[in-house]
Amino acid sequence: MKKDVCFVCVGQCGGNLGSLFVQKGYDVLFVNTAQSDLALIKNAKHVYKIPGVSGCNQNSEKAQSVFAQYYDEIMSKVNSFVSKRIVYFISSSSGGTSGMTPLMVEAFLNYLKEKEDKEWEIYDRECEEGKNPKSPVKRKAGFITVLPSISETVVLNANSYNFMKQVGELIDRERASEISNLANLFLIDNENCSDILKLNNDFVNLFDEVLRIPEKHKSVKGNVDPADLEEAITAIGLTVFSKLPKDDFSISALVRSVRTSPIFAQTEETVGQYWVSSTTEELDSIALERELGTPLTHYKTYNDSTNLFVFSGLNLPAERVGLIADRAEESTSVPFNQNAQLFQREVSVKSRVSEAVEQKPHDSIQSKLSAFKRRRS
Ligand SMILES: Nc1nc2c(ncn2[C@@H]2O[C@H](COP(=O)(O)OP(=O)(O)OP(=O)(O)O)[C@@H](O)[C@H]2O)c(=O)[nH]1
Ligand SMILES: [Mg+2]
Repeated sequence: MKKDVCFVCVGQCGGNLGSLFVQKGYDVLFVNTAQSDLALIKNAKHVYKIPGVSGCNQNSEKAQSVFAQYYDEIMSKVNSFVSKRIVYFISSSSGGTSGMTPLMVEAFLNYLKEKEDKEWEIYDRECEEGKNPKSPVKRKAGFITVLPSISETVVLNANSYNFMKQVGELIDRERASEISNLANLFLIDNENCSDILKLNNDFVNLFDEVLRIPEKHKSVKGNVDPADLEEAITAIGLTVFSKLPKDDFSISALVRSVRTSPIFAQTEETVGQYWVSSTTEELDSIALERELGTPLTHYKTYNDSTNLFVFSGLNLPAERVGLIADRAEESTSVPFNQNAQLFQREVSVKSRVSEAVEQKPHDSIQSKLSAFKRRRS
């Protein structure tokens, strides 16, 4: 599956994660409104600076209007870069520039749909003509998105809430449609770790390790082939990966690692649609089902060194999204005071100066008068 995946990274957070994917040998396009952010990515091969602005200063609406203004140019860059079957759009949910990511994914899905409709038309025609054409390939686009921690600012949490709302609506729409090119969403949560660069590393390493399961983990007891893994990982909805060391493998450790992931946002419902496992020991699926519920299917394989899991088709984490909204609403409870109330006294420097000037002769007459009285007494 690894050879079929590439990334479009939007904004600085996307760039940091994308840079780690370049190190792992993936194709990555770095997109930003700020040249200064792009300049920090030393290993970037494909870079695109969006014209018109120099950064979006945490203003996701600004990013969305920049996207609308430069739509053709941005999408032609993205479309021409993506030559792999599966593309993940990586960004924070809370930054300014990254606020254009949901629109970009939606535009890319429209592009894929139009392209595939045409390919299927040609395919049908060639079939009717008695030729034996190859059926068009299915392409997909998904999200790798980062949530801000609750201690981050109101603006960042508000941006994140609006970003997640758009993603949620897109998922609903695509789930309801018969044919969809939408893949899954990975939701990394900065609440899990204050060291965001460590979080980036942990995610990228785990992502790469899981994608290599078909190539590296082979067992006569069962194999996970690339199609199984792709079907499971890219199922619409949330996908969570988990890893347990060889010497700490048990159903309860596995359940704990899914419910309180050190990387991904915490999900309430952990059953999902698909499970994939590559374990060092026999996995008791029934015991796991008793804890997590019953998935549609479970692809299993085995290996000697580590325990890897995929849970996919999960719902968005409702409680976590609620916390983002709570944080985003915190500042609105402080009303602005009317400045007019502060300035009700009449203060005039001019009138005080003129008063002083008028009093001076009056004072001097008084003092002259008292001096005259003293002399006469
Ligand atoms: N996990 C993780 N979070 C990051 C990283 N960089 C930034 N963030 C988070 O992302 C949010 C800010 O998003 P950025 O990607 O920096 O913003 P941007 O899209 O470049 O937008 P503007 O600079 O505002 O135009 C904050 O919530 C940060 O905590 C990173 O490398 N890893
Ligand atoms: Mg930035």
